[in-house]
Amino acid sequence: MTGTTELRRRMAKGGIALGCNVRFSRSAEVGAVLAACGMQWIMLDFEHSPLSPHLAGDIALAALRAGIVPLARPSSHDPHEIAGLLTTGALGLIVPHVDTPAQAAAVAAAARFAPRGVLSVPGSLPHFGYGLSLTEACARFNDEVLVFAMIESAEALANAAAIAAVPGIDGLFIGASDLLWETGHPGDYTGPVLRDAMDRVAGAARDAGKFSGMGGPREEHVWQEAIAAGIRFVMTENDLSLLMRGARDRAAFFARCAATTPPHVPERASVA
Ligand code: 3PY
Ligand code: MG
Repeated sequence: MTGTTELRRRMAKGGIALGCNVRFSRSAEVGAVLAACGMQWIMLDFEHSPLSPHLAGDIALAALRAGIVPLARPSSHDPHEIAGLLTTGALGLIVPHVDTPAQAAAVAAAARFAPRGVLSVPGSLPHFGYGLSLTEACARFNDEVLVFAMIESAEALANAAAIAAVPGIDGLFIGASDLLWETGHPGDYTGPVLRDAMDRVAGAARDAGKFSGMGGPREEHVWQEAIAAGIRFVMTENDLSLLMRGARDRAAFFARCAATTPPHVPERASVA
C-alpha cells in the first residue's frame, strides 16, 4: 500500500510529482497503468467528469495498491461530499475555487478527523489495508492526507499567501484555465498573467513551507517556466487528452507512411 510520504519527500527534495486528471477512464486499472508510465498521483475528478463514487472508490483503492497516490477533486467544498471521497479511498484533495483563508480553513478541517478536523469517522478506513485498528488508521490518515487549495481567481491570487499559511493546507495549486478565463484572458497560457501567477503562488507556498502545483497548460515552455518558478506538483493533462494526443500521433505517423509508400493493392482486393 502506498501513502503520501514518498510523494512529499520527492517534492521536498526538489523532484517533480507528476500526475494526471482521471476524467474519462472507467477501469480500476488506470492507476497501475499511469504508475507504469512514470506518474506518481492521479486526481479523480468530480468537478468536470461524470465519474461515479463507486468507481472512484475502486480506482482509488487499486491505485493505492499499485503504488500511485489517489487524490480527488470534489465538485464543491461541502464537507459531506469531501467525507464521501476521503473515507472511501482518496488520500487527499485538490479543492477547486478556494478564494479565501476562511474557505481554506473549512476544507482543511473537512479533510481530517478530530482532533485535527471534523471529518466524519467511518466504520473502517480502507486506505492502509485492513490490519490497522480504526484509531490507528484515522491517526495515520490525518498525517498522510494531502490537501491542495486551488488558486483560480483574482481573489484567490490576492489571498495566496494567507491561504498558504492556513494550517492543514499542504499546498497551493493553480487552476490555470479558470484563472485566465476569470481574469479576462481566456486561453492565454503563454501570457504575463499566468507567468506572474506562477511566481506569486510558488513564492507564497515556499514562504509558508508548502508545496505548489498547477494544471491547465499544455505548452512545454510554460511548464519549463513553472518548474523554474518552483512548482513541483504537476498535473500534466487529463486521461482523455493523453489518449487523443497518442491517437493523433499514430494517425499522423500512418498517414505519413501511406504518403511515402508506393500503393500496393492485393491481387484479389475488391471494394465491391
Ligand atoms: C483549471 O485549469 O481551471 C483547472 O481546474 C485545472 O486544470
Ligand atoms: Mg479549474
